Amino acid sequence: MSAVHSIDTSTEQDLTDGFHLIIDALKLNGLNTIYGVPGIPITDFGRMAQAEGIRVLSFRHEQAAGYAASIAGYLTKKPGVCLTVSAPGFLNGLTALAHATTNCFPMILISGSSEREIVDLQQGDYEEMDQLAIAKPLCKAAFRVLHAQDIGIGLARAIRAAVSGRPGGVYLDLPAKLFGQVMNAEAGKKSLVKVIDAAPAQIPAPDSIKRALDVLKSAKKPLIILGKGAAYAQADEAVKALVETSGIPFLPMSMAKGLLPDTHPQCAGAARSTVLKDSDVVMLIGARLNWLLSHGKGKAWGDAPKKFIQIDIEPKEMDSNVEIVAPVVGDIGSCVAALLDGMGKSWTKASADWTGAVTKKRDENVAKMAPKLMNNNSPMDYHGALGVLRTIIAERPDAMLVNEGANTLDLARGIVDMYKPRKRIDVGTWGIMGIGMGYCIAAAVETGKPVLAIEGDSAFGFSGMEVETICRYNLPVCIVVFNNDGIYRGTDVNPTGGPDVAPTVFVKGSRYDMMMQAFGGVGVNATSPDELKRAVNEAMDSGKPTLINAVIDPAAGSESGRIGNLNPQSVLSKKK
Ligand code: ADP
Ligand code: TPW
Ligand code: MG
Repeated sequence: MSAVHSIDTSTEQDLTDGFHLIIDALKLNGLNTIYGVPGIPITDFGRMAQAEGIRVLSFRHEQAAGYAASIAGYLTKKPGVCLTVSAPGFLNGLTALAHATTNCFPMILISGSSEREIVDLQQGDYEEMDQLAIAKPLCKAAFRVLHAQDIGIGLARAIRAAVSGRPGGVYLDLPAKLFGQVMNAEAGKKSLVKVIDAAPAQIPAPDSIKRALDVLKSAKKPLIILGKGAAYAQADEAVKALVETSGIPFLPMSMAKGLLPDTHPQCAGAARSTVLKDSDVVMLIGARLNWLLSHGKGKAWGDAPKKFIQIDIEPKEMDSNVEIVAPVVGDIGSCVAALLDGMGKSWTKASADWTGAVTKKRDENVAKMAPKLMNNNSPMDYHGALGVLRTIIAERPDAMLVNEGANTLDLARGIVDMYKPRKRIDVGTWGIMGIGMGYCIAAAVETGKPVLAIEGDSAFGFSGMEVETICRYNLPVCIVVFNNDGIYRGTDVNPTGGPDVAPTVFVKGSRYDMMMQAFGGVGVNATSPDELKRAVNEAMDSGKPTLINAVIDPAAGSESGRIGNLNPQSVLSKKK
């Protein structure tokens, strides 16, 4: 039912307006949740949307709302919607829109904007800014709607742009005047568009499948790399069948962990450097050869010559860093199904020599790690604390895991096994700090499952105020802040001896748990793995918003976690 809200008594016709047309267009397309921050010109819009049954979640900062929308898009394959006010609110949301685009997550940033006539003449309107122009380079598509009768088409274009092909961020500019524009209700209803088949299947060319299978057949040491595109595609059964039919070891990228369980016999996660170096044919499924895979070349990939097969929906991704000998362009579900079809029943599995060597290496590495995870040191080190959280996730494989930080990120990624698809959400392609609380909120809202967030103390600070949001909506979120007094470590000193602490160091002995108590949530200070375990289990069972301040030895971490090599070095400071 479209919302009819007034009757023009002079002509006796039913009227609707911009406010209601936007709401009706969103609902018609199943976009039933909005993440945002109210203010001019969208305050009433938020109220009306709530009144019409849309879930409107108000945040304390647009960036966190935007991150929430971006990950909602990843989890649901529908564009996550973020709603912001003009200029500053828009800019706060823009980081998240760029993040969505970079990570290939479908998202729509809807922002109110000032009057076009004044903005274009630069006459200094309230929150004046040419938002459309600014958004354009940071998103997949950007649209502005000036007339109420175009709202339906405008939203339809935004939805298609966000989810079709390689998903990404879309900007939708709605000038203040649009909201109040009135039109005939019947005509308004007719102007709305329910998008049919928003992300059409993209069937790979049969030749590309044959080429890929020929390359795979020639392999002695094949490897499959699963990326978050494969997780996003929700072709879980087909991907599993491909991995198991081929018998090829697989390496999950961070957010693809759990697409197949990390405990799967073919998982090579714990033998990463070995499989990258020694493999001869690598099949990438929804993973780019970007910095996270050392661009497909150099030391990490060893001396053995490599052939790459790449499955991706984006044709321009092929040959982005190294030659792709077998590009397979299409959606992952269709591509993997076609490969499986071509493999038939008599496909020869990867050789036992190769898979045996990978398994041996993996088991050695796992065994080496095991005792470290059982320590009960106080203050904790990363391994002791993560050993506990690893068991908690093993016992609760349905829980969502949010993870950001440096050491806190890299070590958790390596230590905490995942068992089900799309359960691990983290800093993504940019290694961005600040996704934490927005991701927690969207994960809880979109999945209805309990959420465990493993947060560096610095990482947490970027979105920490959203603990109020978590308490306000009473979400089942348990945040563990790995408090090592700073960025990477809390032990740096100011070499001048001056009063300022070093740039990486925070207040010592902070009690982040008390932030949660301020809003009625549960706060716990945990100084040992045993205390941490008790507190997290209680939080996961109760579903009460909880923040645990996990006291970590300030000397335990290393510079930039696992990526210290990316820091530029000064010849001058080395000389000293
Ligand atoms: P990771 O960081 O996990 O390595 P990336 O974000 O680098 O993953 O790569 C994801 C890739 O998946 C992108 O190149 C994107 O085009 C692709 N992709 C996303 N959705 C699909 C889909 N449904 N079918 C095929 N490819 C997809
Ligand atoms: C938006 C740079 C990378 S990691 C990090 C920063 C500031 C914080 C690391 O400290 P944390 O973890 O979280 O306490 P730990 O366990 O190592 O102590 N701004 C943005 N993104 C990034 N990546 C940075 C800054 C950075
Ligand atoms: Mg820290």
